[in-house]
Amino acid sequence: MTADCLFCKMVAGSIKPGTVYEDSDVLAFNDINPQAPVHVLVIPKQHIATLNDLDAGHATLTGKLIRAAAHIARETGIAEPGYRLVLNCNADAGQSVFHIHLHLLGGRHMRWPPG
Ligand code: IU
Repeated sequence: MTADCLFCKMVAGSIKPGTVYEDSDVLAFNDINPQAPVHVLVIPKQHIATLNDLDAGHATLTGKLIRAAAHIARETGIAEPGYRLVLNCNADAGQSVFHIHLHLLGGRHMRWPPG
């Protein structure tokens, strides 16, 4: 837990997100500013600031994040016709919250490349 991190406060429960999934390592909640009919953020409970801070010891955790996202996609009915996972890293990608999070986006057709 990092005291000034918004997502750590959600993990701790001092800020209540719209939780859609939780297990011992992962929390997932609805994005406050959804960019698609389904827009869920999937985060590790452990504070990790950016993708650049991951090391080999996080391999199991990152697998859990992706599998949780796929589970939520099935549960929300977007597994077919499909969905997108996005993980923004640092300024050029538009990362604004420095606790890594997968964006699970679905429920509409996505264009490529992203802006
Ligand atoms: P980004 O990849 O760091 O840019 O994504 C941060 C996301 O966190 C963004 O989609 C925000 O809408 C979202 N968010 C949120 O869900 N709840 C909040 O209180 C805040 C941001 I601040």
